[in-house]
Amino acid sequence: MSINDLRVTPVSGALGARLHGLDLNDVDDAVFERVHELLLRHLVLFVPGQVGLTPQAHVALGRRFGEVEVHPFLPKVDGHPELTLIESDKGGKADEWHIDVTFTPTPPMASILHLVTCPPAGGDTMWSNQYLAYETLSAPFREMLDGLTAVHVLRAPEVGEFSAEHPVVRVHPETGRRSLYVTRMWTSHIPQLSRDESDAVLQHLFDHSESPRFSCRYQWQAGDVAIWDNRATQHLAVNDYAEYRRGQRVTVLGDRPTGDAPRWKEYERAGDERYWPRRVTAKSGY
Ligand SMILES: O=C(O)CCC(=O)C(=O)O
Repeated sequence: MSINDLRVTPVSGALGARLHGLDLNDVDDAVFERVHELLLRHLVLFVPGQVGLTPQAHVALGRRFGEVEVHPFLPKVDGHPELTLIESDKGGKADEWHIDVTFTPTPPMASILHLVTCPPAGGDTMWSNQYLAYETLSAPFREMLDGLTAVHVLRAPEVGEFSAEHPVVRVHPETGRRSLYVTRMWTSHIPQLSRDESDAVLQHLFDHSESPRFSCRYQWQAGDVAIWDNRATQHLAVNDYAEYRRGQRVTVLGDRPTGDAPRWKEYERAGDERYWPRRVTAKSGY
């Protein structure tokens, strides 16, 4: 294919664009450069009609962005450890808003999901633009959040406990824009605040960041691919179906999230005084 074949149509006013005329089995430098640029602009890209995408080409696309993750514990496609398997009948229904794998020190920068089998109706996925979530907060509230950190936790009996601390507001390493970086699925607490303050602030941030006005919703056809920037979006798989659904995901490793220097170190609770709210329960690890 040639770069001239590529057409771009936005899918919502907040984020997301559909790319027409792409064959992901055949991506050269010029096409990749354009896809990368479009990803930074639209945050999630949808590429329809990739039924014949090979595992090798899927992984190779991920490698163009950077080093590809082998997920610490989720199931993999046979013979392809870089392809994480998301199957609805094996718990693969990520139906709570999340940013991928923020319970590790260097969460992924991008994910590339190939939907191989779709239910006859339902099983859409939603994304939310976290630049807009940050920018629509009031200036005084933004000022308080800049320089706070949050602890992200996964505790699941079968896989153990993971945790990492990140800025509440991160600065995107490529665009320099600020985005909200807390997420209902993994963020436990803000250690510089009291427990009640932390719970109240996080509850507000979760509700705000998941608002429909920052979102897009994608109705999949088997073979479609979504590529998202995990540094400035959250997403949720809508659990409104009973049939089998299968996705294969390549995840590109990211760097350590950065933001303003922590401003309230002296208020921080020691590790053993930290607490895990009730919402931090066993989860599937997306
Ligand atoms: O199944 C989906 O549509 C999304 C899966 C998901 O949340 C993920 O890959 O992180």
